[in-house]
Amino acid sequence: MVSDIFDPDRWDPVEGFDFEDVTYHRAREQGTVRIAFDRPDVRNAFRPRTVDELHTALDHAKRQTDVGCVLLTGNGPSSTDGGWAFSSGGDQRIRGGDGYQYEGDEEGASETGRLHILEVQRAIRFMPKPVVAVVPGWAVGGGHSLHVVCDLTLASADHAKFLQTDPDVASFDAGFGSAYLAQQVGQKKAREVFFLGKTYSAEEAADMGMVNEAVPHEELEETALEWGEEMNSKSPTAMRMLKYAFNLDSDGLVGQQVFAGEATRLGYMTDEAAEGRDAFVEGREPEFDDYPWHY
Ligand code: S0N
Repeated sequence: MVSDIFDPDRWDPVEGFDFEDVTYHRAREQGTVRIAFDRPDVRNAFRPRTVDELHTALDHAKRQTDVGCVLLTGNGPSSTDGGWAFSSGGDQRIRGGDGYQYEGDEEGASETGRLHILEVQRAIRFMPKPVVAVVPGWAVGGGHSLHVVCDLTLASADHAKFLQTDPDVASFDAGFGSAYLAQQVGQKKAREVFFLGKTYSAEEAADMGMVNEAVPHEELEETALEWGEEMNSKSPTAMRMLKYAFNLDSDGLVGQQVFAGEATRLGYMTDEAAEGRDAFVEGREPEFDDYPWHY
């Protein structure tokens, strides 16, 4: 991987994966992982393979009980012109009539086109730990939507640029990419992002409320790791409950389901729940007298 903002001495590759389109690393001595688009010559546009690999890495990161923070970023710079990107969205060259296609007979090819970047959005949304978009350059189209879905966005003050081209290429993210963006920046601004297709700097995006902080390009990785370390030091349960609480009102009944599942998990951890289970297993009536009706 070519990059002057990625210090290989600080990371180990996560073993067991043979990815082509993404890289997956774990920070040394820290519970932070880094998943990066690795197609810098096309501004990290994603094709179905990219999306499948991203989803696999996110699912793995979700299951690591000693990982508290996921960084999602883009490798760079481009070998052709030195440009930087987080992601420029769906690879328009392989967009078919009904979605995006694997090329030729590659493993993973399907009869129909796919739009499964939306599954990645949901994986980020339901990830039981914070996901930080670390934006070193362009965040465009579906790439813009991904940063919107992430819990936090950290951007390069020098190279990050935010742009929505969806209506230019007759595509539209009518879910989180637009409606959730409006919750972040307000209705007028969100409509401006899509309807006028202006390009925003990291600083402008921070002023709008869709970027948390813009830092000098060379400080991007250091700051991302600091954020990761800070979040990793906190209570995993509190962080998970807070994330799902923030999600709840915009995720409707599914948001309630996810939050409720975590409430059930907390309930299972009590002696009271153990008594209910044990009574059933032992074939006796449960004895709940020792457990107060909290107020
Ligand atoms: C990113 C832009 C602004 C960068 O401009 P710049 O710096 O001038 O570089 P370029 O010379 O334009 O690009 C360098 C090389 O990279 C290729 N390239 C860039 N982006 C893409 C891309 N998205 N697909 C394929 N190739 C790309 C360029 O062609 C160039 O290659 P060479 O060197 O060979 O000429 C600028 O590049 C730009 O505007 N890119 C296109 C951005 C775009 O329109 N993206 C698609 C937007 N739509 C989506 O992402 C939909 C996502 C999606 O999956 C979805 C989600 C929810 C619901 C529905 C959908 C759905 O699929 O529709």
